[in-house]
Amino acid sequence: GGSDEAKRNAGESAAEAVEDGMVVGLGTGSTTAHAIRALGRMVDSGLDVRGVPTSFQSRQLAQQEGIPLTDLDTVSRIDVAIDGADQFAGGDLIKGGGAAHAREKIVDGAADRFLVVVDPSKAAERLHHPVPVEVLPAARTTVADDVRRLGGNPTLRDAERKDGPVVTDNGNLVLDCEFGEIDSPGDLAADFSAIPGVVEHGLFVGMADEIHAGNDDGVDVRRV
Ligand code: DER
Repeated sequence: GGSDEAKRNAGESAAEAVEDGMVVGLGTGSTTAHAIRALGRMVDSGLDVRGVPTSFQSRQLAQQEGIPLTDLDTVSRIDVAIDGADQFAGGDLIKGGGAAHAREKIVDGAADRFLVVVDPSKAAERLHHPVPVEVLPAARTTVADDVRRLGGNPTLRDAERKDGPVVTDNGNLVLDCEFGEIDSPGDLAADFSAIPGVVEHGLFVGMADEIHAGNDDGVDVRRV
């Protein structure tokens, strides 16, 4: 991944878009963590915000940073969501490296503005990163077969500090699906959504509003 300096520059840039009284979607991952820490400092200085977390990780970090939390049952809308990505090409993203993409997509999709925080290592001309797909455990083999029929190569994501597979916050499994270069992310997204047992896939097509691409010297902000 990219340097921590680049990630910090991206996260802090996105946090600057948050204004008093806003409801903020809090994404998952190490780059968004910098935005959450920056928001924590802004709350300490008197900023009035409420955060909607997208995972146990972002909830824990937000609580640690003193950001008041709410949820989609309580608020009617989200002003801005800040979240990371595994890869971006133009405004299309592949997400799910942290296996949190199901709740991320709900929150990111509900936000009036979706700001993506990345470092240079995430940039691509065309998306080609494996696509994480959250699946119901009972459908693991049938989804894998359907992914192969689509030309993909699915791998069940193993946990590192737990025996067996990664289990998501929703109690499901993750298949990382290798397709090589993805010619039409929109078509593949629709194909994934039609597979029985798929809970959510990591293609975020046309959802982002701004890409905050940090580097060691600063940040490039691009509207997409
Ligand atoms: O899981 C996700 O989609 C995260 O946003 C993640 O992929 C990006 O994490 P990073 O900022 O730690 O690279």
